[in-house]
Amino acid sequence: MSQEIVFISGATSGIGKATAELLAKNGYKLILTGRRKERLVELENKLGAITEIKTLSFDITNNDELQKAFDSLPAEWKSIDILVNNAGNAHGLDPIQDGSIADWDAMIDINVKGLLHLSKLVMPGMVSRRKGHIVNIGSIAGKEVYPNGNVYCASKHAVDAITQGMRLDMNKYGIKVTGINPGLVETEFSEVRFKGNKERAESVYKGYSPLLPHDIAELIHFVITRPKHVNVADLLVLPTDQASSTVVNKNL
Ligand code: 8X3
Repeated sequence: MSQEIVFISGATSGIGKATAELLAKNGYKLILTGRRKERLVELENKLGAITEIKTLSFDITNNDELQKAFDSLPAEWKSIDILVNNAGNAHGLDPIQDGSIADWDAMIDINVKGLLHLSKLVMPGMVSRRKGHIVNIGSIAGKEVYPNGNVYCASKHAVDAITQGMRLDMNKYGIKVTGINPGLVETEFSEVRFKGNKERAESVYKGYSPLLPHDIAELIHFVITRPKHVNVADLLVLPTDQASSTVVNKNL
């Protein structure tokens, strides 16, 4: 059983929540964060029975809120061993000429700037302790660009570049940096992308077996349990039925 402290952003649903559940079972102490306070309380009540949990509710696009939330952690909880940069979303799927500026801003603010701002709070402690592991949840959209994916793909390409940059910067401190890039995972992702249109969201995952959040949680657990000398640098993880962003073997 590990006693390490893991900070998971976007822990209230999908991959973040599944990761919180799996790591709680394995004894990790967890800092779980998200915007939705009620969901965090629910999660704390559930997982608090099996491990130590701290929850922080903030909007990752609001730097002051983020800083205040981080500052509110007791000193012993600030020694974060593992940071899982999971918070991220897609908003819209339109050609650029029809795209919404608010959607673009949201994706760049959450997926890119949010990840950077949070990392900047957590990394100095890791650097001073010469110990840590940062796991960035990217996407197949950070490896390929697909029709109408433009800005979302750009944001995930930025995550991929930041992951590589972090690995270079952290190299001399013995801090591991891993990128995990999933393809189609059945979560609230598509519902958010399609602004609550459940039917359109569900159609993304119909006719084949998509990945489930637990599949990615297992990989996160795998990468953080490798021996000290092993860093899994980069993973692209797809459903068996998915060959690329645009090639999915569907039986409809
Ligand atoms: C989520 C995967 O293919 O919908 O990042 O962009 S995809």
